[in-house]
Amino acid sequence: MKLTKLLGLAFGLALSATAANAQVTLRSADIHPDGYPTVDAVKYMGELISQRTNGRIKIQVMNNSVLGGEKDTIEQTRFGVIDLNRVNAAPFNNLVPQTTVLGLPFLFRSTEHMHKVVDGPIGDEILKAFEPHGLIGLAYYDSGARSFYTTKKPITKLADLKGMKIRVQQSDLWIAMMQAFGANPTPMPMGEVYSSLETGVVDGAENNWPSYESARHYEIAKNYTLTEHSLNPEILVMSKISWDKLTPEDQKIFRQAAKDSVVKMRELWTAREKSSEAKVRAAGANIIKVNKDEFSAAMKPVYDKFVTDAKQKALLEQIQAVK
Ligand code: BDP
Repeated sequence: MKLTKLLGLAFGLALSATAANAQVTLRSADIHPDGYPTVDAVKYMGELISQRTNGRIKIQVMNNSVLGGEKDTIEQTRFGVIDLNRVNAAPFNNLVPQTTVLGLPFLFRSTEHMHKVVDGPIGDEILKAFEPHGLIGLAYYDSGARSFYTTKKPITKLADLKGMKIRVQQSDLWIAMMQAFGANPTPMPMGEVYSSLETGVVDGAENNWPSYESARHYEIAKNYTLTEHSLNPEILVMSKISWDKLTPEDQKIFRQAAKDSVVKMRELWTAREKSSEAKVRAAGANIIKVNKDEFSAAMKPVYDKFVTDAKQKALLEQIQAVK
């Protein structure tokens, strides 16, 4: 009797030890604060993964830039130091040139158009292009439309941008775009933008309603000009090193959970765009409508520079042809 009990106890201990060992927690990076839709979407994906693996795999979202700026976390993800990473498409442009097309100015006619492109074969092809760079492309998340905001002089027409120092994301596409707008591009990580606006290192920046609001840039850069020049989406990637440690079954669970999180993200995003806009307006920001045509007409040099070979031209035409 005693022996059986002892054996049972030992067996139980061994089991729980195995279960404990089999549990893994993967870390996912994000620069945004708590409650931002990208952060909550990855948390939601983590819950799905935890449920579907019976608690074997968990995801810990380490947001607020605690793991660094986007450029740095991309490198850490490639080397397997970070397992997952939710980043805007822009900081991937130089590493994975296929992502560049997504940020082209005035490319998407609407959010629906963008959704159709990223949800279809073109979107899949771009996600596949991450793999040779040590990353697995898992999903696209919405990022709304990006518009300019400035601290002093409001932008009411294209000519106002002339010579203005505008912060951009660290991407050659975005540098070229600002030059084509007539501005002076200053690339830097998002985390440095607030103080750069405050100290006058830059005269302005550009982003969607939720980032303009959540990063509190609206407090210092009160003029928000609705150019809506790009619908560049967010991309969720996984380190190939971490991916290769998953069984094929778990990889399927990850892919499906990522897909499911896109649906959730789109709901969260639509709500957040509205609440951020309301908050910014209530704080007294100067919201300026412009004639977008002259801004869009100035973008030809950007297309000439980034859509050069026959393959890229065909891809651009395919995207424009998506109804
Ligand atoms: C936000 C994106 C974030 C980028 C940021 C930026 O969600 O990933 O880091 O813009 O401008 O909209 O750097």
